[in-house]
Amino acid sequence: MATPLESWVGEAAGLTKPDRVVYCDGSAAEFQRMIEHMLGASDTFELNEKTYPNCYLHRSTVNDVARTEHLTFISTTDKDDAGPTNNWMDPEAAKYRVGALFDGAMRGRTMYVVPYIMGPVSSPISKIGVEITDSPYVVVNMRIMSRMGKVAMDRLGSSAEFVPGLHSLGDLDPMRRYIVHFPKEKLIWSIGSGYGGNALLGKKCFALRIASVMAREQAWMAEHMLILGLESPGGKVTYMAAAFPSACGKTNLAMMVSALESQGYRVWTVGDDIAWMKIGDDGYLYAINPEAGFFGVAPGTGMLTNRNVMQALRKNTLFTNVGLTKEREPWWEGIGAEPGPGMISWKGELWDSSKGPAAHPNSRYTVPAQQSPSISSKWEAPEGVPISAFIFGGRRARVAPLVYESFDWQHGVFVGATMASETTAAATGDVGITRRDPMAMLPFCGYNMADYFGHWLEMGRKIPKPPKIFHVNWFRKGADGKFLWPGYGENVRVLKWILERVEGRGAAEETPIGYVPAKNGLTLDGLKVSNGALSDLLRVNPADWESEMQDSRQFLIKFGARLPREIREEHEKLSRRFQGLVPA
Ligand code: GTP
Ligand code: SPV
Ligand code: MN
Repeated sequence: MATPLESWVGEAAGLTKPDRVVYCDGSAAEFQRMIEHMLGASDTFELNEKTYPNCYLHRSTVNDVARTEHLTFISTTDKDDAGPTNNWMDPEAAKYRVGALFDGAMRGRTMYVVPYIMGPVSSPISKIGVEITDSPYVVVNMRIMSRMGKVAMDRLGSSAEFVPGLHSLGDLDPMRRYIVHFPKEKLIWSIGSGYGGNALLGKKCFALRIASVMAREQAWMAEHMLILGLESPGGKVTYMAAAFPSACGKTNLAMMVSALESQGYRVWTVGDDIAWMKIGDDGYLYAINPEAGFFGVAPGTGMLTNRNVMQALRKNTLFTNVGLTKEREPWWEGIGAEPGPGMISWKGELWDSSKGPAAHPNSRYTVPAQQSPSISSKWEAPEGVPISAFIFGGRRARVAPLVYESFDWQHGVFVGATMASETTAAATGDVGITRRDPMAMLPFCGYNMADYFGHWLEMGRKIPKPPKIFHVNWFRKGADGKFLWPGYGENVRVLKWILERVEGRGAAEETPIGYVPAKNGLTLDGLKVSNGALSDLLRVNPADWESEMQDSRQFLIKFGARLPREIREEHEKLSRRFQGLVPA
């Protein structure tokens, strides 16, 4: 008798018609074989074996460099179950239309069967996925990003409990590119892209879109959140999880080099992108990082901004769409050193400054998590780590202050539900457009977002010791158009205030949107930020918030009667608190 896995592989092979089928074991030898195979094509290169041992550069096709949200679908029988913020396709129509593209798509290619675990191998919170793909690049990335191969097969056995994901590069034409999720079947179909979030199906497709559906069914949470431990003097570590949209600073916050290290504050990394969280026996919410590696944004990462990341990248790292120096080292904008002559751009052309950036703005590195000098000793703890604070945030040139604390859980859910951020290069489309991105989950929620807000409210009633909820903004700009806050390692000053608030200390001032640090609330010694800049950073401007409330109202109205009453009430409370403060 075939196992459920074998039956599904047989079905997929019948549809896609590959020349051969290979089950991946996840061994180092297999990884090397895959790399050798990739080096035989013209899109993958070995980097300097002295300075970057076992590191490689991969160049994608130029139209396949970021997630394509407009080609990403939630396929439910009832359109309303996908909700107004998701693209929707009827499941039968999707099977017919996208099935036609899969038909024969792997002819002449090898089909790789990639079993993987999301989460620490022995964690009860972890789950198994199996990705079928015809992309060697996907296979080598999955080996870094998940616990892949034999460990997963051993845990799966002959069970049917895995999330199947079928992936093919197809012809890489965006006109024939679809990333489709079937929440009822817990199935993923992706064709036409080899890019990270579109193609590494364990990440956004499973660990967020499908897992968010499972989490609602089973009373847990799957969130687009980093997980960090803030060590304070004396050695106590307090865990926090933060949801920022794509390319808004999760990896950098999780892996920061603390500016307050001499005062005893350090940051330890548990995860940089996704958190799966369950209520523990002691009443706290416990989080695991379902991933085993970091798929991080390269540009902006340098020795001055993030030494930990730079050190992590010196071995066993795959780089995608960065520049290549004559010394065969990777290069990108913001790395901190000027490139010498003879550099090749991400497009494979000899580069000069007239040719735009040498690295694509969404160029990435894939690196094993344990290579980070900041990795937490608890990062693979099967039970996870207890979360004391949730932090929402985004890129807001205006309006949102550096940090504020919500009044309570329900208000915090409202803060998350109405958060907004300027779009980035992580997804195709315009960059710098402010859009509502609730809980940084706009592109990643596998069901109707109104129900997702309801799930958050419900979890608040269930968690005996819920995290306090905060909002941060490292990206507020002054009149000169420059960032007011230095960011990166200096963000620890904000984490320190959050810790103090969690512990019932920390000086704060009440405003209509929540508590902001009092004048002397933030530890600023050694920091070059003027008093003027600081009050600009912390300002809650009623006129700005007036238009903010109108905009968030327009957004919430989209959900109609499905929007939880509590969210509407919080909106009304907020406008009442501002009443009288707005100049006529
Ligand atoms: P995804 O992997 O897309 O989810 O991104 P992310 O949220 O992990 O963002 P990441 O930390 O990779 O940062 C994205 C970009 O923002 C990079 O270019 C960083 O250098 C930059 N960045 C991160 N933190 C800060 C900060 O505190 N201040 C400023 N000005 N830029 C930052
Ligand atoms: C993001 O875009 O949020 C990422 C990168 O973390 S990707 O894996 O492409 O989704
Ligand atoms: Mn992300």
